[in-house]
Order: sequence, then structure tokens, then C-alpha cells
Amino acid sequence: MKFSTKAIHAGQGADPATGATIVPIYQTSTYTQDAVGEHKGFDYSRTVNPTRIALEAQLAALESAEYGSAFASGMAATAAVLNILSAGDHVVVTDDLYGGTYRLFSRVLSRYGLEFTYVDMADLNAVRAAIKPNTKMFWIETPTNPLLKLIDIRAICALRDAAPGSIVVVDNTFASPYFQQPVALGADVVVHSTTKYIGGHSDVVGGAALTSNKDLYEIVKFHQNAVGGVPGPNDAWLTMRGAKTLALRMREHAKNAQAVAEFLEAHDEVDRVYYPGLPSHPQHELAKRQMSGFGGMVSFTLKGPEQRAIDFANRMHYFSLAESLGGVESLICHPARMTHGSIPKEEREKRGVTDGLLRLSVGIEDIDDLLADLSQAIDAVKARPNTGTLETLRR
Ligand code: P1T
Repeated sequence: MKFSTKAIHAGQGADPATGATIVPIYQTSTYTQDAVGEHKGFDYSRTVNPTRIALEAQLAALESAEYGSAFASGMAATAAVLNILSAGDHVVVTDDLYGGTYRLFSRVLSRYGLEFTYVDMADLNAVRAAIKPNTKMFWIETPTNPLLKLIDIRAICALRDAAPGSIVVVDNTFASPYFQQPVALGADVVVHSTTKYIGGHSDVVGGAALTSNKDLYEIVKFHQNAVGGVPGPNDAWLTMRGAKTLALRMREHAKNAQAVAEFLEAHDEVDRVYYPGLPSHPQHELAKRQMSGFGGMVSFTLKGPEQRAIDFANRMHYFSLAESLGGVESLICHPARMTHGSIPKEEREKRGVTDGLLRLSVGIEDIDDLLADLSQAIDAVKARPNTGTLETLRR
């Protein structure tokens, strides 16, 4: 089955109870049993729910993985995957990553005896140097959030030999399974915030963990039930419906993002553009090798003082000032103040997430309207420089 067919058919056969063509929303917390110890395979909805099972099969198929587990959020999926580890284990983590993941690792899981080292994983020597005798996991985001750095998944997988018993986990949220297939590249587990491209319409929060390793699946599944961060059937259904059009949407996101990145790069007022589809991106060749498209996220800095970024963000019309990404509508975000605010300023700036950085989630509106919006905001900032402050950033 090819990608678009899987999106529409995997896990989504006619309902065995009624023949309903579309998977029903099984809005039930429990199931009546035929007799003590006799039931139809369903006993309690935290443990198992037919709507969630359908979503799990659909997402596993999209990632070319054998097994899927769905969660109430991307963070719940991330936490469940970290449950694979035990106190005393060490994780090598990309130093540019979603602020909430950093917060979970540094402020929650480190209190439970897990150890994290953040390195620029684009630098394989730095990754090699970070490996310790207790290294049990490599945590990759690629492209990274928000600087859109690329990490070579195959090359990191090759480093598992230097850390016996370790696994490679890829947060594939930014690329989506349409543009990047980490399991095929050797990764052990793929994590998603399905809130983003998979759901695709900014109307549902969710997460998923996908793997072809049965042992890892069983550990994650055990924790899904034991810890309980499951999505309800309504959210599972909305996510599944969104994912049916993933291929169509991703093609449009990437086309628009390429045009936005090229427009910004050519503009006199723009200092730097971060987009893997630009030949000027330092890892453009790796992006071409590892991804089948460059995605819909573009970050950039303007020339001049950093507060111009705030001014710019406040002046957009079609790009809503909002956290999150991956919906059909365009969004603009000021990472330092919003998505990455939980990373201490010093740490953030060391990694390049300055107060001048802006991040766009380029939607699938008409590209002419998006470029006109960017253009008017640049003109406005140019005409009235330095009026923005962090305090004037609307939230
Ligand atoms: O928000 P949630 O569904 O819990 O997913 C967390 C998450 C995990 N991984 C990546 C790469 C993410 O970008 C996110 C969430 N990110 C945002 C809300 C954001 O605006 O960047």
C-alpha cells in the first residue's frame, strides 16, 4: 500500500459491529462482558478502545512501523517513551529542541534519576564524545525546533554500537511521515505530536509512538495503560480524519514554505533564513538525502535590533500569532517568548534562539496572500522602526 492509500485505509476497515464505513467514535469507558473472564477483547477504555486502535494502526502504517500507541499529547507520548529507561540511564539529546521537551527532561525526568546531555547532534564528533557507559538513548528532533537544523538519522543509528543496548528515538513532528521515514532509516522509535501536521487543523491535541520493535512496543504499551495518558475516542477520531489528507496538505505546506523562504532570503531587510529547502542551508544536501520534501516550517531573523521581531509579529494579518504549528492556517511565533520560553535565556541564546528569531508555520492559503502579508509587515517595521518591545507582544 502506498502512503496516501494507507492514510485512508490502514486500520480503517468497515466497523465489524455495524458495517459503518467510517470508524465510529466508540464513546464508552467500559464494555459489558459476556461472563466473568469472557469478553470481546475490550475491557476498559484506558487499556483499549476501538477508535484509538484504528488511529494507532493508521499512524503505524504511515511511519512504515509495525506497532503504534496513541497518547493524549505529544508530551505524553514523549514521557511514555522515556519510561523505557530506568534511573541511572543517560540520554544524549539534540540541543535544539521543543522547549516543552527540554522542560520535561530537565525539570521532571532528571528528578527521577535520568541523566541528559544536550549536544549539537549535527556534529557527530560531539555526539560520540557525549556517549557514556550508561548511555541508553539518543533523542533526535530533525528538522529541529525552531532552528531547522538537520540531524543525520542513519549516522546517529550507527553510533548505537558505541553505546551497547541503546536505542535511537526520532521526534518526527516537523517533517511528518510524509517527508521523512525514520524507521526505514534505522530508528527504533518515532514520536509525534499529532497536534501538528498529522491532525493538521489545529483542533485537537495528541501524540503517538511508533516502532517495529515488539519488545519496545510492549514496554510503551504497558506504560500507556499504567500511566494512562491516552486520548479520548473523539480526539482519536479527529486525528485520524485529519491524517487522511496528510499527503495533500504536506505538498502544499512545502510548496508555500519554499516560496516564503525564497522571498525572505531575497529581501534586503532580512538577515538570515532557516529552511532546509534553501541551497544556502548548511545541511541542504543531507535534507535532500534524508527527506523527500522540506516541510512547512521557516525561521528567520530581520536585520537591525532584535525588537523588530516583536514589531513584525504584531503586524501580521494572515499569520496568527500563536504557539503550535502544522495546521492548514499560517502561524507566526516568537520562540524566545513563546514555545521556548521554558529554556533559560542563557541556554537558549547559546543555541541560537535569540530574541530576534521568528518562526513561521506556513499554511496552505494562497501563496500570493501570504507573501503580501509578509511584505506589508516588513514595510511597516521599516517605516516605524523599534516600536516593538517584549511587553507589546500580543498573546
Ligand atoms: O504539544 P504536544 O502535542 O504535547 O507536543 C509537544 C511537542 C513535541 N515535539 C515537538 C517537536 C513539538 O514541536 C511539540 C509541541 N510544539 C509546539 C507546541 C510548538 O509550537 O513548537
